[in-house]
Amino acid sequence: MIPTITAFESSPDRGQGLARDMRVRWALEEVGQPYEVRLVSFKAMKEPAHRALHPFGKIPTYEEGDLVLFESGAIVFHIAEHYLGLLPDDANARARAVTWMFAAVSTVEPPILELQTAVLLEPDKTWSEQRLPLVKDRIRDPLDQLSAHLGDADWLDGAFSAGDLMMVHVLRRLGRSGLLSEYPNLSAYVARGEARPAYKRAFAAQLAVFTGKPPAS
Ligand code: GTB
Repeated sequence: MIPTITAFESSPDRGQGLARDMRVRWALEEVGQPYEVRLVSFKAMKEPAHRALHPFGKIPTYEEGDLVLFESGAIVFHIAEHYLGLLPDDANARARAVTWMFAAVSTVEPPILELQTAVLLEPDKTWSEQRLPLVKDRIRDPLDQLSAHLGDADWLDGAFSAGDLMMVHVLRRLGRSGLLSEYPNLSAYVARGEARPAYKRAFAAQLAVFTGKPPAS
């Protein structure tokens, strides 16, 4: 059965692959599962039809027959569990890969989101300038540990896994903050993720939504 995912009809990132449908597209490309995309506007996301799929009125969602999922981490986990290629066979290695998925969304991503909120939504507040260094330090803390753990390895725990997929996408959200370049091994890690053919296909597909031109084959 071909799953259907939802994505922004008009992504504020103008096709840079920062919205969370990118994680789901990338996972589906890694496992070789074709998928369909339903584009939704910000208005439609808040209407009952979409809230029936996503209680919080956001993208991405995932529909596969009777199954409806939301939360990019849960969707990527489902894909990784049901198709080969994103989780190791060994039970302990599998559990560790899932642990890295959680680390990406619950340890590394929250302070990055805080920075984006500070930069995009609070620049006019009187305390904004004073607060930014604190927010950046809260990002550096997990990045220091992540960088130490990765060392000169290619991936977080042996072969590329769903844990790396989630972590690379989360780190991409550091964008123009300059924080990623403080960690050469993490910069190289993100570049390795972006160099994967599956990543490139997923990126091209979401960029095509913005340009209105089909991805080059
Ligand atoms: N925890 C959920 C998940 O992981 O799926 C979070 C889902 C979520 O926040 N979705 C966002 C959304 O639907 C899109 S990804 N927002 C619409 C709304 O809340 O009304 C967040 C995002 C948005 C824009 C950019 N960007 O432009 O760079 C990057 C990421």
